[in-house]
Amino acid sequence: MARNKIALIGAGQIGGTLAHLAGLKELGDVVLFDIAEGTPEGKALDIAESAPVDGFDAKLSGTQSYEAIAGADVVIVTAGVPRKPGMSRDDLVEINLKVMQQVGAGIAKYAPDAFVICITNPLDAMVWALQKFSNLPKNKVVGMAGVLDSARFRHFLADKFDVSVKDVTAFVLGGHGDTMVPLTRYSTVAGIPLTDLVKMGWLTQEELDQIVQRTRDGGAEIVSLLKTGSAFYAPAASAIQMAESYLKDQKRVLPCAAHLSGEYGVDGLYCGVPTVIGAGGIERVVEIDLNGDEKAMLDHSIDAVKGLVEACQRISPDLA
Ligand code: A3D
Repeated sequence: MARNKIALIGAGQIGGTLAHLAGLKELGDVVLFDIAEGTPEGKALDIAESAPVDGFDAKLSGTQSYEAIAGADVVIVTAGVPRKPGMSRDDLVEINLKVMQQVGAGIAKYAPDAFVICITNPLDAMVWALQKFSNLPKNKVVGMAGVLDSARFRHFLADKFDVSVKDVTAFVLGGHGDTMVPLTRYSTVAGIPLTDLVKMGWLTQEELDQIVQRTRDGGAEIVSLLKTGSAFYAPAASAIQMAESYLKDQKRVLPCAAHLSGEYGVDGLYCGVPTVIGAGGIERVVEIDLNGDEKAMLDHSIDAVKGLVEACQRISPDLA
């Protein structure tokens, strides 16, 4: 059987890390695409030269031509610009929307059967636009955010309790960013909900609230430490987990920005929800009952996503 092919659109901080992880995990051959000449070629060669040391077999190449992504099984999109000082969110939307238009056309032409994972920010709007521009099936275009947000939540909890991260599960809903909704009653240590752990005295409600807030601010915390650029190791690891679940038909239950058609009362938007990822792409959206507070937080988050999508529609009126 031929190796899978993974195309990475954007060979910056996350793109390079994705290529390295895909190689180490032998997920397939990797093509790095970027408009910055030399960057994808240089990263591809550098990682290829690490393969004899780590002992993995994967072909890596860099390109400025969409033709090279032909027949990709998975496409992961990180192309775009980050928000710079003085730039409004709408300015960022405008620039990255144009990037999504080019990327969507490239994918539609050369990799229409791929499973597409978008990481470019503002995530929930960019994945929505990428699906429109590429016109790929909605269950084959998905956004990475929830795996990262829940990984951050899991890390903070495991650190607090001094237990293995493997035994901590976390459940987050909603848009990526300040309005994400970490659900404490569905987040557990070895099956024990956090709400019970508060009663058991493992942490106070105040400490839990602080961890929830730190999770919401997780991206900003890394930006303020790094000073230039944003997180890339954990975002790359998260997208690779989604790609692996698709390529190996693992049917992992992972929180992703998925297209909703009525689930959680949302129609025609992308929003973070638990999904099942297998060979069919997003095979299922898991819908749970929310209590009043949770519903209110989710509605607030959905309003933020709607605002971003409306900004896209103001810029590109044909994106109805
Ligand atoms: P960076 O290192 O700047 O890489 C972006 C790459 O995109 C650069 O190499 C650019 O040359 C390239 N690029 C720009 N325009 C185009 C184009 N038209 N076609 C192809 N390539 C292009 O950024 P990064 O890798 O650190 O982050 C990438 C994106 O991910 C940004 O939008 C971040 O905001 C976003 N991000 C999202 C999350 C989520 O959880 C959703 C987390 C972290 C970063």
